[in-house]
Amino acid sequence: MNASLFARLVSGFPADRAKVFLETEDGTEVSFATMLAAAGRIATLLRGAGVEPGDRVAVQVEKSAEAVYLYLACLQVGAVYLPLNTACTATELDYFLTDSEPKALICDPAAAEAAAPLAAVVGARLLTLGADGAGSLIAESAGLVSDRQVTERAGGDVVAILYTSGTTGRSKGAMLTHDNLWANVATLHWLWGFRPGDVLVHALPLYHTHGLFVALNLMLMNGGKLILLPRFEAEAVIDRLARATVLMGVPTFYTRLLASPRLTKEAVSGTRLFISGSAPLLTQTHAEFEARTGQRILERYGMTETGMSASNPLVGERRAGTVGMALPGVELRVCDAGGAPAPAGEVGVLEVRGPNVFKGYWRMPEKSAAETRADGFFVTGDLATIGADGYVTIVGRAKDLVISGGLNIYPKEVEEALDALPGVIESAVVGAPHPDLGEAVVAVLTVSADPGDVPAALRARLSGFKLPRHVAVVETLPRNSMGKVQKNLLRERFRDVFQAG
Ligand code: MCA
Ligand code: AMP
Repeated sequence: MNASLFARLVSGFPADRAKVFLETEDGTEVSFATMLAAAGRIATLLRGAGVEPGDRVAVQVEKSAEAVYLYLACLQVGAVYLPLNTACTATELDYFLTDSEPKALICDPAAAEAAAPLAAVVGARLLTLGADGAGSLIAESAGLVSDRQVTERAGGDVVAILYTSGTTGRSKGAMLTHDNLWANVATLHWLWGFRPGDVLVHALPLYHTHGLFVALNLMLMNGGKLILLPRFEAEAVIDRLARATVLMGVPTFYTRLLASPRLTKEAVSGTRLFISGSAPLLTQTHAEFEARTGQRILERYGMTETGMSASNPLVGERRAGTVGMALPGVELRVCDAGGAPAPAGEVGVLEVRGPNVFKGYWRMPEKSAAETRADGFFVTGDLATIGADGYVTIVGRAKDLVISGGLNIYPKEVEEALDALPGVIESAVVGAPHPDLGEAVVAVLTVSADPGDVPAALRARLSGFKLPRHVAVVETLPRNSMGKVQKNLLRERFRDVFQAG
């Protein structure tokens, strides 16, 4: 049997391919037939450009229906889909392309000139796709025959690489297989009760696990329908909830929805399920959302390397402040730093084993080994407890990480950029609670001269969401006897900088 994710997803499409799969922001409807035909033409273009099974196709484009066709085309030809954040700077892009050596790069027409030399160096065919669907990808594929052939793949073959930063060193490309993504989507489809007629409002980015492998894959498997919005905007989402049955989002979506007086019971009367993940959902948000809409948000937990691992139940208690229980077929355990299981109910590092766990980091076997136990459990770096009834509570992070609006920021990367600024002697980056983003970046510096406008000085090097929202200059950084910066003290000291009043 062909284990290609494409073949498995398409098997869930309705027999009547004239049915609508997605609706764009302006109300344009796209049928399954239109989508498959367009994906097939792009498949022909990619094959013609020499893309072979296993070759990487790097994609840095805005959200659009065409971006969905491109994703499907990559799966169809057996390529490795490699999505990149549209906020990446040239420095970040340089690293991702040099490391992954893609056969093709698809970027925004406005970015093509800057990307061309880099594409040439790595030997990638450069194609363009804009938010409006314009660009060489669609123009060049328009006249081509729509290929129907689905490249044969084994379940263990890599289908996608997603870069994730690390607490030390370079970003790592997490390799996900056809089996990983299929196992996860099939489990979620059953667990969350997806059924024909479900309509999902899609306002997440298409370059992360949440928007791509949870939201999009689920609706592909379910046979539609997706309301595809280019980005999250609370009023636009509320406008569409009357026609939708499911919303997926990061906690910031829910706090921003609550800020609108238009979020009422009536506005969500047709919506059966609100799902939250990627960052902790405050119990307060959970309670406010229930009071306003009568609906209890379903919180789940995941990671790029593992897809989804735990979820609150569809039927049963959705317990605020927890991420629910291990998914069927997934094992979770809590261990001490050495890997010994912690006694029940005690805090330790959460470890995951199951068909959802990735194949390893691209060309970094030593990093893959360092984060995997001999018995196959992957070490998440999240601190958790597991109750006697199986409910998992994420209580913190062993890894040095800030999650801002559902986006991960590794302090080390920001500190390296800060340390390179004139006037900065040393730096420490921590997260502080933020009413909109959950957490936001605080940079603490020691200086030899006025460093000026620090966020502005970092902008060329770091994506906008990684820039510090608060900069503080101190005499010295607090250190322990080993000389290590005591970030817990800094977190304590700066915990109120973003609080109003
Ligand atoms: C944008 N900005 C941010 C963020 N997003 N700053 C901090 N944190 C952010 N998350 C900055 C931009 O650089 C810009 O600054 C300014 O805010 C406005 O940008 P804009 O694009 O208008 O922002 P927004 O539309 O308000 O976006 C906020 C957002 C968005 C809706 C929360 O970031 C979002 O959709 N987040 C979801 C991320 C996600 O999908 N995470 C899942 C990862 P300037 O103008 O100065 O440049 S997958 C995962 O974590 C695992 C697997 C899981 O469990 O799901
Ligand atoms: P990423 O590396 O982008 O895949 O982000 C994964 C990280 O997001 C996890 O290791 C957690 O730290 C965090 N995360 C995801 N879902 C939740 C959740 N429901 N509650 C708390 N943290 C979460």
